[in-house]
Amino acid sequence: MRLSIVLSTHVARFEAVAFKGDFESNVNKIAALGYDGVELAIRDPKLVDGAELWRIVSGQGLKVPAIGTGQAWGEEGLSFTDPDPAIRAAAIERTISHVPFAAQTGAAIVIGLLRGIVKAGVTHAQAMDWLADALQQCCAAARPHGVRLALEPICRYETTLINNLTQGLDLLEQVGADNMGLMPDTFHMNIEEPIIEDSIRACGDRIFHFHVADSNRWYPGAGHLNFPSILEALFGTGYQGFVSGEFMPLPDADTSARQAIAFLRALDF
Ligand code: LER
Ligand code: MN
Repeated sequence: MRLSIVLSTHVARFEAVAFKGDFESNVNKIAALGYDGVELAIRDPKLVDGAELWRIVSGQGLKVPAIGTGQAWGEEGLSFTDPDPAIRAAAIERTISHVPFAAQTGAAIVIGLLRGIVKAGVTHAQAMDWLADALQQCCAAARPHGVRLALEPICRYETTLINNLTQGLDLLEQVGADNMGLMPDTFHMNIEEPIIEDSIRACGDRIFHFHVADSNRWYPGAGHLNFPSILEALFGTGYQGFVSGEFMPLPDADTSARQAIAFLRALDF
């Protein structure tokens, strides 16, 4: 099993990221812990030097399996479903601007909260149409560069747009792009899926990336999720991607990252 962990290139408000702050020392630490990759949370590619990031990451022998985009929502309010067309266009443009670095590193572009929420005065149906249209545009721009997009079903407490994997699969049908898939997150699935393993199996080859946190959003092993069973279902689909830790930095970032890798490696997938 190839393991990665989420690393933000900038200090961010989102809490479930173990490492924020000085990039190079964090990358070195993650490599020393034995991870195979870093999933980079990048608010805006214009704010980072992609070549320099890649030099640091690849210099440690790490891969970048995915790029997280949610800070453009969390810090700037961009989304595919905002009633303001200029904000929707900016969210699409921002997503497409991740394509060069994604192409260079082989990363999937993750669409989490950049999809937005249903805002006042907007119907759910209208928001879903805007979302599908935005994803079509982003997939079309990414496809010639061999870049894939992964939409993350997110629990009801954060959005009402795509909470579970079934809704995610329906949206993929609507978008109709072969470079669009899903990124399940065990924390969200624990809230939304009737039987996590069955929902994963139903995705077949549409899982492009995978987030792990335990039921309490601490590191895997700190809560009550059945990771042997969940990962057996994941790899049973033929999944060959990374299992990526996105959990609270508790009791502190180093301990959480160390406990996560010790627990997951012991499962021997
Ligand atoms: C991001 O990957 C995530 O899981 C969401 O909870 C972000 O708000
Ligand atoms: Mn997640």
